Parts: sequence; structure tokens; C-alpha cells
Amino acid sequence: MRVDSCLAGGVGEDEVDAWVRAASLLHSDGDAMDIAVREGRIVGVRGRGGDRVNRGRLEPKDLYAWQANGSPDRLTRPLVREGGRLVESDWPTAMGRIVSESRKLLDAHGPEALAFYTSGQLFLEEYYTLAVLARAGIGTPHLDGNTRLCTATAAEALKESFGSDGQPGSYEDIDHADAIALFGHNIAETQVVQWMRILDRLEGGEPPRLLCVDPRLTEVARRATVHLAPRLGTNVALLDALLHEVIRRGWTDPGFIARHTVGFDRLREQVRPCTPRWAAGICDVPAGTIEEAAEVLGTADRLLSTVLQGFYQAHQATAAAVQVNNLHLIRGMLGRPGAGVLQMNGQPTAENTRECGADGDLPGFRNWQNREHVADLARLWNVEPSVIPHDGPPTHAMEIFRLAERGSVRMLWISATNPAVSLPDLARIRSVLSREGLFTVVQDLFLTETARFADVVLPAATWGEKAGTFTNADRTVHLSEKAVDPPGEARPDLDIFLDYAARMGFEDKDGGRLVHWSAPEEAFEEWKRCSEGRPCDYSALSYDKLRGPSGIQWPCTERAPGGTDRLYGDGAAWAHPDLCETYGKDLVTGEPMGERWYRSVNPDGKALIRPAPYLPPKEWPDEEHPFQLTTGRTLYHFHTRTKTGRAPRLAAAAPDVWVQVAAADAARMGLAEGDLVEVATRGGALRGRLRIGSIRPGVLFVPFHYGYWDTPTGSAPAPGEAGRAANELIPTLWDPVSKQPQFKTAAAALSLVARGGDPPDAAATGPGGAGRRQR
Ligand SMILES: Nc1nc2c(c(=O)[nH]1)N[C@H]1C(S)=C(S)[C@@H](COP(=O)(O)OP(=O)(O)OC[C@H]3O[C@@H](n4cnc5c(=O)[nH]c(N)nc54)[C@H](O)[C@@H]3O)O[C@H]1N2
Ligand SMILES: Nc1nc2c(c(=O)[nH]1)N[C@H]1C(S)=C(S)[C@@H](COP(=O)(O)OP(=O)(O)OC[C@H]3O[C@@H](n4cnc5c(=O)[nH]c(N)nc54)[C@H](O)[C@@H]3O)O[C@H]1N2
Ligand SMILES: [Mo]
Repeated sequence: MRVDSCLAGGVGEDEVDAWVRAASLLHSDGDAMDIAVREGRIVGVRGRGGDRVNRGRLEPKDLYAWQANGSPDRLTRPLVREGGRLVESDWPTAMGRIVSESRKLLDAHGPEALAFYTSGQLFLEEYYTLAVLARAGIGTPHLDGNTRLCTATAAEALKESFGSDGQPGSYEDIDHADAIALFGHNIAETQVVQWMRILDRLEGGEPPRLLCVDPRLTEVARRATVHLAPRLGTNVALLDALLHEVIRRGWTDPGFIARHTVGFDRLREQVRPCTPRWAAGICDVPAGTIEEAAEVLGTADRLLSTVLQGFYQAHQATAAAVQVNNLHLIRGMLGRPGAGVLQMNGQPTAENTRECGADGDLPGFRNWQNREHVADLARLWNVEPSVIPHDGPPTHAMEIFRLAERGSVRMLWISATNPAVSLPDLARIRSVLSREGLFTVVQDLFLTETARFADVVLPAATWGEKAGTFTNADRTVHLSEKAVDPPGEARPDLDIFLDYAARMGFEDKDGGRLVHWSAPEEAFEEWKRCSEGRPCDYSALSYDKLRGPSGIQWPCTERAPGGTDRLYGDGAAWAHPDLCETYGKDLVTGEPMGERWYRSVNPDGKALIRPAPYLPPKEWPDEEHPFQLTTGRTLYHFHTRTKTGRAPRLAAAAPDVWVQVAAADAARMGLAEGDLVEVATRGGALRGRLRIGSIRPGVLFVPFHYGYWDTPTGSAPAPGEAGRAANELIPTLWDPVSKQPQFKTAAAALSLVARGGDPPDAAATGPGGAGRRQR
């Protein structure tokens, strides 16, 4: 335990009027914290020592990003487009426009003309309300979250292996594991408090062995027992070789395999030819190092693995993530202290987007192909099952944008996400968002790059200004309460959705109100009913209970009133054909396998061992584009920096975009630290300062945080001009199974624009050490 805190300059602890319960909304750990309030304003935060997740510790974004709440450029009034310009308006006008547009489109084109693109940063109560109004009110299949860019693969990999979404492991496993493997996960910069926990173990008695799979020499890699830095896009080849070794050396758990799994024989056949030497040729890492890594994984008694974007944002994302599940299944590494898988989330509330069905799936991890599940939901909402779209797979975000591009989606309501910076191929996204005939609503705190394209902008309240619950990556639910009033006329997202539902007059089949709740706690009680009897069972939770010393992990039921630390120690409880969330997909093509297949291979509902062959990525270097480009994060910023960019210390720590290149490549090309360079792909170009070192030769890394709102012109590049957002460079490609975009492999060229200048970052460059000043 260590209670970290940060108070505004000059404010003493004794001057704080109130400490209000919350948790961090800047990553998926859910660090528990209290908000300091003085004279109606947020003046700081401090960690909560009693919480199971962080024991009081906070990380840099937790400590400073609250400052953005009070930023003078918050949206305080609705905006509507008049004569091509956004002008200040009022709520009745703004909502009136949205409602009349909705009605007009519903009458003329039906529900499929309307689409909703939401977030991993709202609260559970808001997603559930949105899911009910979109599914049963409008009746559109076009509802997804930016979780598609973030945790779609986590969800899909869990579904493919265990029949249902739901995190098997627990953060406490860090305290007990004797080996920890991080697959494409830079935890030192992205889930810092859990990294502190790993550091505690590394510095303590009986330190665990650490395996890091990352093409960069991150801080995690520096502390690793074994570091594998594969070529981008070769994760499946590497995993197949690791599985080959684990099986060949006899490190499997035959008892666990027999009791709890199906499919082992097919895996053994699949990986038989996948020797370390074979993978060494594909991944360009030494075969001996692959063998060492296999030994770490194969001889551990308590293995904890985590998987994140280095695996998820790739062309074989689900296939790769599933191989990590396979590793745990064949080794019997599940459901015991220290033995677990964390298919990580990234965003703070992405878990809830998934549970509540705001990510395209049906609420409560229900199976859209299972009639009983749809009927169950229809009973709960008192509507006919036919009202709830379920005759095809839910529309994923990339498809929603394609439909908007083609003109069949005519209204797009975007809440709490900034696709004009975060989606691939930004030139294309800008043209979609500015399309004549697409009515766009943007609900945000700021006039973001995306909001500038909107027909209506709705000013939202955020964390600290509204109440609700959210669930972190290890299923821990926290309550976040209202500390201060939102600025101006900004309103909680829940109130906005409720207002829309009321104005639209959505009804159930008896003429009652479909969305019949009016406050966060009531929405939560409704959600409890919806989740009851499903894997994500919240039925024994309450706001009051969540006011206790610690967050609580679902399932939380009458039989497990204190919550549940780990899933699947006794087998995959939700994989039975009658219970499962999915009947599975082909791991190569993404085609649904269907109920008949699922029942035949898994009649008893065991965990599924699903092999996958390695396929090379489509984006591959050639003469014109000799580098592999990957993108990701830095410690100090959250996504498109709408919050961290407005917190002075975070902004100053990493003020501008940079390009990371290997020392050998820089030397070969005669480039020096701080040079202004251009990175070009087939899709676009970007300029930034060079940082040299700590990355695989042949690979470039660009952080994706830097859009245009804080540039001198505030505008995106003209066609043909170089920009500064990483996604100018990223082509529109996705994993066929999870539909998660491939942000982590593009073929790119690098060239010098101008020599020298100040390095982009006068402070340290953050963990990874990449680009510490070398001149
Ligand atoms: N500071 C900070 N923390 C955050 C966030 C943030 O914006 N800033 N965002 C949150 C969110 S939403 C998310 S999703 C998480 C993401 O957390 P992470 O997944 O940890 O972050 P990334 O930087 O996207 O990618 C992780 C690593 O993948 C590596 N990588 C790239 N390509 C490959 C590859 O082909 N194979 C392998 N094995 N590795 C590869 C990169 O070098 C990088 O170090 O972070 C969360 N926490
Ligand atoms: N190249 C590249 N692209 C990536 C990634 C990558 O690694 N590389 N990572 C992807 C991943 S994992 C993610 S999660 C996405 C993130 O991409 P985005 O979701 O677009 O990123 P954010 O900047 O977090 O956008 C959230 C928006 O919601 C607003 N907001 C915050 N709180 C609230 C609230 O309470 N209510 C409302 N209405 N609005 C609010 C913020 O001001 C901000 O504009 O980016 C993806 N894009
Ligand atoms: Mo994410």
C-alpha cells in the first residue's frame, strides 16, 4: 500500500472540502481514487489504499489528467450547423434536430439508416441505455464501440477459447506467478500501477521470470529474463513454435487437457512442423531464444500471461491471442493463484461496452444466433424478439464507416470517441465525415477533430461530473460519483440518451416506456436484471456495496456475494452450446462456424483448443517502402490527448510526435537524433523528429496521440500534404475474426526533411529509454 496524491499548487490537504469516490478513467486498470473538491472545483486526487487493484498507488495520468476537466475550452453549449458553420445553440434546438432527422430517416429508409459509434470511456449505465434504445428502440444492427479498435480481439479470443467473453485471470496473479509473459504489451507505459506490482515482485524474494514479446526494447524488455523482438506481424509463427516446444518437451498437463478441453490433437498436428528453427526464419529471432522462452513458459508452476495491442492490432490478431489461451489450456494454467490469462482491455470501460452489448454483441454476453438468448432479452425488455436485430452478425465499426461512405448509413451518432484521429486512413475518414447526406452527431467534452465535422455537437459531462460504474480488465467494478457540476450546460451522457429516448417516444409492446429509468442507480438496477444468470452477473452488487473499501469483481451473486477472483478453475463454465456467446469462427477466414459445428465438437461445453496456421501480413516491406511501421503509446498521453494534452505537465513531457528508428538504420541513412523526417506509406505521410534506438532494425514506431487540435492551424493536412497523426499512414485493414484494425503493421519509407533542431522532448522520453538524448 502507498497512497499517492496530487493537489493543485497551494491547496493543502486540510483545505479540501470533500473527497469523492472515483476510479481512473485513463486506462483499463481502474485505479481507485478519490477526487478532492474545494469550493465546487476539482483540485486534486488521491489513491484509495484499501482497493484491491492499486492499493492507493496512482500513475502519471491518474495524477494530472483531472486538470483537463477545468479547461477553459470545454464545450458548454450545444452547437448546430448553420450555413456551413457550427454555431452555439440550446438543448431543445439541438435535440430537436436529432429527433426530426431520426424520424425522417426511420420513415424513409428504416432503422438501418441510423448508426451509433460509441466508446470504451462512458459508464456502464450509459452503454446499457444506449444498447436498449439502439437495439429495441430504433432496431438498428449498426451499434459498435471504439472497443473495436481496442479490445475486440480480447473479447473474440475469449469467446473462441471459452465460448464466452469474460476475463479468466486476476491482477492478484501478479503476486503469485513464478513466470509472467507479456505478449505485445508495454505494461510499463500503459498500465503503470500493475507494472509497479511486477517491479515489486522483481525486486522481492523469489522473483518471477519475465518473458517479453515486443519488437522494441521497452522498459519491460529491459527487465525481462527473455526478450523476443519478432518482425511485425509474425506473432502466430512465434506462438506456434512455442507451443511446438512445450508439447515436444512434454510440459503439458494431460489430466487438465482430458478433463477440461477439446481439440488438443488438432493443435499437436498443426504445430508439429513449427520448430523454433522454422519460426526463427519467419520472425527473425534466434531459434535458441525461442527455446529459452519456451522453457520459461513450459516449466513455470504458476504462469501468468497478458496479451495486448502488439497482438490485437495485427492481421492475425485473434489467431495469435487464441494461441496464448491454448498455451494455458495445455499447461493447465488457469483458475489458480498465479496461473491465469489476462486478455487485456485497454480503455477504462471497454469491458462494459462489451457486457452491455454496445459493441455489437447482445447484452449479457448473449448469443445472437441462439433464439433462446434473443427471446430472453425480448422478455426482459418486453418487446417482440423480432424487434431485436439478430439475423446476421452485428455490424462492426469498420463496416459502419463503410456504410456511411456508401450512403446507406445516413445518420451517425458518435459518443466519446475521436475517429478523425483514431481510425485508420484519416484522409478517408475525413471524406466520410464530411459527406453530403450524412448527418453526424458528436457528443464530447471538446471541439475535437471529429466534432468539427458534426452537424450537431452535444456538450457532455465527464468523470467527476456524473455518476456511474465501470469495470476494469480483471472484472473489478468501481463506482464513480459526482464531485462537481459540469461546466455550463454540459450534461451527463446518460441524461442525453434518456432525453433522446423520451423525445423519440420508444415504447415496449404494451405501450409502456421502453427506457423507463431516469437516474444512474436505476439504470444499474436494470442492468443487474439483464446480467443475472449470465457470466457477467452483477445481481448481488449495488451502489451501496460499491461504496465499501474496495472494488468488487464480477460475477457477484447471492452465492458469491464478495465477487469472484478467477474464472475456469473447474473448466469453461459458459462453453456449453446452450450457454455460449458464440458458436465460433474460423480463425483464418473469420467465417462463423455455426451451431451444428459447435455442438459436434464441443457437446459438453469444455474449453476449445483452436490451432491456427501462420499467414504473412498483407502489408510487407518492398523496395519503395523498406520499413515496417508500427504505432502505439507513450506513458504521458491518453489517445488523442483531449485530456492529457490539457494537463500542463503531461503535455510538456511529450509535446509532439516523433519517429523511433533503430540506431543501425539511422547510421546507415546518416540520420541523427532530432532530425526532422518524413514517414510515407501508400496511404499518406507524416513528419516528426527522430528518436534513435531501442527498436528492432527495419522497424519504425510512431505514437498515435497527435492530432491537430493544438497545432498552429488546428487543421488536418491538405490532400498530398504530410500530417502529424499516425493514422494518416495506416491502411484500412483488419483481422478477419475480430474485425480489429491493423494499427501495427504498415510498409513505410523514411526520409530526411531537415537536419537537427531541438529534440521533440526536452524531459526524459519515458520508459523504453528510446531516444534519450544521444547528441
Ligand atoms: N499511457 C497510456 N496508457 C494507456 C493508453 C494510452 O493511450 N496511454 N491507452 C489505454 C488503451 S485504450 C490501450 S488499448 C492500452 C494499450 O496498451 P499496449 O498494448 O501496452 O500499448 P501499445 O503501445 O499500443 O502497444 C504495445 C506494444 O506492442 C508492440 N508491438 C507493435 N507491433 C508488434 C508486433 O507485431 N508484435 C508484437 N509482439 N508486439 C508489437 C509495440 O512495440 C508496443 O510496445 O493502453 C491503455 N493505457
Ligand atoms: N495508429 C493507431 N491508432 C489507434 C491505436 C493505436 O495503437 N495506433 N489504438 C486504438 C485504440 S486501442 C483505441 S482505444 C482508440 C482510442 O481512440 P479514441 O476513442 O478516438 O480516443 P480518445 O482520445 O480517448 O477519444 C475519446 C473522446 O471522448 C471524449 N470523452 C472523454 N470522456 C467523455 C465523457 O465522459 N463523455 C463524452 N461524451 N465524451 C468523453 C474525449 O474528449 C475524446 O474526444 O484508438 C485506436 N487507434
Ligand atoms: Mo484501446
